[in-house]
Amino acid sequence: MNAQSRSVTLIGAPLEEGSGRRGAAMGPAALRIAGVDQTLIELGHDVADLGDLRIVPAMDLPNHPKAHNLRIVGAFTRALESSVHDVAASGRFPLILGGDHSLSMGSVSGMARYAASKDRPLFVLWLDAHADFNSPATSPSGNIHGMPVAFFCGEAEFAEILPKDRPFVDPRNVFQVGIRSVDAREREEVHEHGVNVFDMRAIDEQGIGAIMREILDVVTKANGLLHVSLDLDFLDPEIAPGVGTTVPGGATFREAHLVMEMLSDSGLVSSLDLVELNPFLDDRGKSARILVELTASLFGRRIFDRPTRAA
Ligand code: NNH
Ligand code: MN
Ligand code: MN
Ligand code: MN
Repeated sequence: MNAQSRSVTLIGAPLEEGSGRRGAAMGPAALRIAGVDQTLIELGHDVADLGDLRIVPAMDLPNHPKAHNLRIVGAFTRALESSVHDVAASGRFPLILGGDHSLSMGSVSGMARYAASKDRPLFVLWLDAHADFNSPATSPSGNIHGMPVAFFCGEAEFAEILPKDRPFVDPRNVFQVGIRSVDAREREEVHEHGVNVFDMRAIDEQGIGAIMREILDVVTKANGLLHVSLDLDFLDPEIAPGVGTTVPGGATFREAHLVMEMLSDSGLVSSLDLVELNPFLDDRGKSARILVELTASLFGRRIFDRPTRAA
C-alpha cells in the first residue's frame, strides 16, 4: 500500500444478529463519526462510501436451531459477497465497516471469488481473540459470529446461503494472530484443517514483528491477495472496551500498529473488515477511534518514513 494512493470503497454492514447481543449494528455509524472517511482522504486516498447495506431476512433459509438468526445473517452474507466482489473487480479496495464478525462469511467469500477470477490465491489474516472456526455442530453458543472461518473454508454446513461450488479459502492460507479463547471442539478443527495459529503466547515469545515477516513472506512468494479481518477483541480490553466478548491479555496498542504498518509497507492487502465494535459498550468513542487510527496506519500513516526493506 506504501505511500501510494488507493481508491477505497466503504461498505457499511450494520449486522449484530450474528453475535449474542445488540449494539454492533451501530458500528458503521460510530466508525463514520470517528472520521474513517476523512482520515483516508487526508492520507491522499480516493474514498467512496456505499452507505449501509439495507437487508431483509432471506426467507428461503431455514430457522436453524444451532445457528441463531440464520436468515438475516444469510441475507447479509449474500449481499456482502456480491458487493465486495464487485468493488474489488472494479479495481477498488473494499473496506467493510461492521457489524459483527459473521459479516466475514460474505466479505471473504466475495474476495475468494474475485481472487479465483484473477487466478491468484487468497490469504486471510485473522486478527482476533477467537478462532471463529465453529460450525452449528460444534458451537457452544449457536452464535454465527463464531463460525465465519469454517464457512469460507467450506466447512460449516449452512443450507444454500451461497452456491456449494463457490471458491473457498484454503485453511492453510489462513493466519490467525492474537488468539486466546478457543472452544474444545474448535481447537481440534483448527488443527485438523491446518489453520496457521499464532496465539498470544507466540506473540509474547517471538514478537509480533517476526510473526508478521513470516506471514508476509508466504503471501509474497505465492503472489497472493491478502484480506485482513480485524476483530476489535484482538486488542486488549483495557484499550478497546467497546466489544461484546472481551478477553484479557490481548494485543497492545503498539503491537496492533506495528501489524498495520508492516501490512502497509508490504503493499499486499486487498481488502479489510473492521468488526465487532459495539458502540453501546464503548467508553466515550475510544474503541471506534482506535479502529480508525489502526486503519490510518494500514493506509500509510507513519511516525517517520522507513527505508524500504529489500524483499
Ligand atoms: N467461540 C465463541 C463462540 O463460538 C465466541 C465467539 N465470539 C467472538 N469471536 N467474538 O470473535 O460462540
Ligand atoms: Mn471474531
Ligand atoms: Mn473475537
Ligand atoms: Mn472439520
